[in-house]
Amino acid sequence: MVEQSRHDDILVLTIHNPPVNAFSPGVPEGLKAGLSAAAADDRIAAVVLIGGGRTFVAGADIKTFGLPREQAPDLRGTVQQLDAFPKPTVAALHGTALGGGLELALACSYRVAVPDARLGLPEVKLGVLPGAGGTQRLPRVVGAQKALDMMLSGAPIQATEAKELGLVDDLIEGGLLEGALAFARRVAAVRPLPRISERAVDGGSPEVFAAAREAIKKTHRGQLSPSLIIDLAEMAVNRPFEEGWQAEAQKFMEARESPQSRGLRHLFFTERESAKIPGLGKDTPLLDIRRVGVIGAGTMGGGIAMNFLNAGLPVTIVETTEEALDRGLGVIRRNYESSAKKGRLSADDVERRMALLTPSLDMGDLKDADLIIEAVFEDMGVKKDIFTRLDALAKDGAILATNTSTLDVNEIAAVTSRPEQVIGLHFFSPANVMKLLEIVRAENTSDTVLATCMALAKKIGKVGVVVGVCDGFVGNRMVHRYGEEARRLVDEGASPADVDAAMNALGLPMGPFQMTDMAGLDIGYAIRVHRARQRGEPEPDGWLDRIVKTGRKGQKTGGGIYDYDETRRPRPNADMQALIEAYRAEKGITPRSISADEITRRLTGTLINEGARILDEGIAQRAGDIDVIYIYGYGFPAYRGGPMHYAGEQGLQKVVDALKQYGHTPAPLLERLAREGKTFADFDRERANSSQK
Ligand code: 3H9
Repeated sequence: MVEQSRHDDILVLTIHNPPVNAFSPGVPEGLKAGLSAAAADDRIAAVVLIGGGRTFVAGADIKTFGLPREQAPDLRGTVQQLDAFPKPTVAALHGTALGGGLELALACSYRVAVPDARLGLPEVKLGVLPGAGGTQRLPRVVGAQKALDMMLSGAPIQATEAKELGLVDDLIEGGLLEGALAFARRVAAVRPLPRISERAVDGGSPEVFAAAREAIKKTHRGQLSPSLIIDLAEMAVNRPFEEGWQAEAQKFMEARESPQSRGLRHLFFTERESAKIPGLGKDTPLLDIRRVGVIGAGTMGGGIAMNFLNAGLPVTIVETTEEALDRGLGVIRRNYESSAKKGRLSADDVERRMALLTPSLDMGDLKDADLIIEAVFEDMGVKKDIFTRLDALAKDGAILATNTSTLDVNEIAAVTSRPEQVIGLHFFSPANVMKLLEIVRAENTSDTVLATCMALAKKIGKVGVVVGVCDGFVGNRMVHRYGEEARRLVDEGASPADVDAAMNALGLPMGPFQMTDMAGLDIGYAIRVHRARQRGEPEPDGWLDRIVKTGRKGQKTGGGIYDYDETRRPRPNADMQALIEAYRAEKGITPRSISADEITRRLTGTLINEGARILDEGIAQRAGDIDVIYIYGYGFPAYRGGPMHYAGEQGLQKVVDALKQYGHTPAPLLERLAREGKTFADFDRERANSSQK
């Protein structure tokens, strides 16, 4: 795993652990052996550490985080050996030097890098903290403020910036190894050796740490590792290196063992897993998408178009009236201009993106598009009409996609002569911001169309997850049950604010009623009316339906379940509370007090239960996919790993018990797994194994 090669008086240690040279078992042993050999050999004047393949070390091997401490690869021991090494050591960086990778480099005497290398300490994103000296060494190089920024955001910086900060000693423009060897020869005789552990920290006033503690209340609400990172960075300022180094080891283990870190690590792997589709080979041919058509310039259509414009793809957007088209274009321009005002785009970027957009009132203008996405309102008749026309005009091989959030994609595909080209692309509002894309595979969707859409999702910066056809697919089907249960809780005596507060405490930025008010009360109402009619049931008349009938439709009308001021903060409305009380009285319900714990268990329980049904029916391929959908589409806290992972943390039997206690029938799959003492992760493994057989 670690190759030793002599270049005159320099020993080069090359780490080979593809794909990202993570610090896995074997790497520390190889490095330590190489260092010992170099220390003992008088002919060796200096050592260069370099990554084989596309990158330096991208960090500790996250897969080993479940191992007992003694069995984990000894990153800290390697770092100590480097720090105490008697000859100059040079880390040569390309690709990414992240987490433990950067910590190795920080323990070397010098760092050189190619200009596009990226350096960072992203541990916070995994619910841990830099645990091999990063919290103590980085502040000693870049100062307290910058180190806090890097460790709390987890965002890497470019080598060019690292050079300005003194984190990199030299930028190598040509071949990295040759440049590093030349650098090593230049510094081979330098004594005493520069050791970061011996430096003091710049700019670590108490105010810097107080401000950081204040800021994480908003940016990392409810999370453990950011506050540990701040404590440790403060120790780097105030305490001897050795004391901070020891404290870091202990706090790293505390964070690593936390449910939050388990949740975030689960998300890391499951998000990457969701990009893999069983049965779809890596060699599936992809279609070349060069021109995109979007039908509908409303909120959804406009947001969808922006994704492609941002990725440099020309888009033709079609509307039925000049007025709707102008309005849509105006919104897109305003969105870009507002990003420019915030400094996220330049004025040129705005114009470049707008120049890629062609407005049209004629669907015929989509004849050259490689991908056409229909984003008109949810009406099967209208959608079928559009797809009949698209079938007649779209070029051969074009992908025809619908952005429906509930309708049957098979039925839509059936009106065309090319159902293999039809797929659902369900974007989430605001479509230019939300990271999730549900990719709905219909009965006849071809592998090529599916694989092309997965690749396209990545290109436009979305997390694409493949789902099957059913009412609401994965996300909306689950949120529908969740909404029903939330309304039942209010029927029984909770206030909407109680329900939202319980979910906010779980870490969701919006509870179910805050979300309803934002989406628009009339939307949910229309769906309930539609469903009731389909089933021949009476018109819906719950307390929420009655609020809609008062004309209060949510944030867009200035109020719904709550009132809103200009800061958009929800405030309970006395009339709505009275309406709810009158509703209960009319139905003969005696309200009871409901605890936050009951609210949380019932709401997460209904999500998990519906998720289990979805999984059993094969609508989702993996429980992990459901977690990805719920985190990126519905704001479930990433540090809880998504609802299905959260179920495992609670214990599935507890979820089953809560469902039964509150009058629900647990899904058969959930009951089976609970009975067998398993989790949904076990189910994913079982399904993966059986599909490989
Ligand atoms: C740490 O270092 C702790 C220390 O401070 C203290 C210890 C005591 N481990 O993302 P990709 C896999 S914490 C194991 O698709 P890209 C990944 O699962 C760590 N596996 O590629 C995938 O596998 P598969 C701090 C890892 O080019 C494959 O590599 N470091 C690791 O889009 C390709 O990954 C981080 O948090 C890992 N560390 O992006 C860095 N990293 O092919 C985490 C990747 O089976 N990694 N894999 O699906 C990343 O941010 C990105 O992977 C990276 C490459 C930017 C490196």
